[in-house]
Amino acid sequence: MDMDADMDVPMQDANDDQLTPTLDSGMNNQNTSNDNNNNNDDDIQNNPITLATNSNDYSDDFKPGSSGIADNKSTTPMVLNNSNINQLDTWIEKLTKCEILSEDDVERLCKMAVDVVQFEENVQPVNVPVTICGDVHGQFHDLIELFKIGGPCPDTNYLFMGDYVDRGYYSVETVSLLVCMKVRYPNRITILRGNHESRQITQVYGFYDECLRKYGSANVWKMFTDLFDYFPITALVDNKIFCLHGGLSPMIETVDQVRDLNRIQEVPHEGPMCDLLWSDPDDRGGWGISPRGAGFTFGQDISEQFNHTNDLSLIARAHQLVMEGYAWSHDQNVVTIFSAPNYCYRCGNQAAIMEVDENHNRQFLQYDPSVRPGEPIVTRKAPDYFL
Ligand SMILES: [Mn+2]
Repeated sequence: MDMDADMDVPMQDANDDQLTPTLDSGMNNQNTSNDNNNNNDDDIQNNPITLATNSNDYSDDFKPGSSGIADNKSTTPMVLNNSNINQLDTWIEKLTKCEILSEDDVERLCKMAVDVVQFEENVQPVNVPVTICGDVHGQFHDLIELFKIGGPCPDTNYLFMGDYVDRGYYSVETVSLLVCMKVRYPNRITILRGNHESRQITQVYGFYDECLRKYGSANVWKMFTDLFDYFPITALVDNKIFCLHGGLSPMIETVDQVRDLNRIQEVPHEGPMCDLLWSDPDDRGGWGISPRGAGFTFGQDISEQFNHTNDLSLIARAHQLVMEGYAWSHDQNVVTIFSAPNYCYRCGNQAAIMEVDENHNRQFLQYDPSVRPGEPIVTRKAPDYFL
């Protein structure tokens, strides 16, 4: 598939998290011409790159593993001691103030994080209660707002479905904080991989440039992108809610088939792992060609069959802008959750998170953009009950 085309077309705006207001509008647009960039404002980078299709295509500097953070992986999960806990708490306090860690501290953090997430499963089991969140995209102040609305971690258990970086101006602070929380509270927060947790996408949509700007070299970008290779790709909440960034794959009929994938790699440009991070639900039945240039569209028939086969109640996913912050599709077989309010600081959308309680009751909490520093703090909690 030609992901290069995806980078150029307005759909990818659209695509790459769909700036169009509803889940399905615009999804029938198969236009992939390169001269149709009318939706691109200059705050959204849109430099086309040539996407590598295998690791031999990387220059030495950008090769997976070049940061060295995974050179001395442990054979057993990391066990926290008082010294790590104090270090992590200090880092979390610093990051919560939107201050970056030093490069040496990022290296220490990423090494610890590898020894946590490498032991998680492709289909990471998650217990209820849990609060499920969608794309954050470097909107750090809105992530802080999310924790005000949903409750602080670890008091509230969280499951984030990817896309922590790119687009917003604080990808470094956002991903650093979430990774710190993951290492500090490994059983309280789950962080899945999104299609933006990728070397190739972050070179186009902002994280790479932000790392260069804030650290003066690509080292921190290499460390984080090497870490992303270890992130779990899906989660299963109480065996009933299948959570992932994008959607289904024509090569995957069962959750067990996801368990059999080798996920420890750059996001491939095609195949089942790619699809799980890139696909979108669609009004049309069956499988369709995705206008994003990667993954597929899948219809209600596909979602119903997958949920039936795997005894699931719901597929929860992110990846597409939805104006209310959440949107049902496929007769409530699929829910989309998007947690970046006023996406790209201009889309005017609300954000949402979905609380799932011990009895599997679902409650959506919607929120608006956080106020900027210096402005009065006003939070809004607008619960919407679905029992
Ligand atoms: Mn995405």
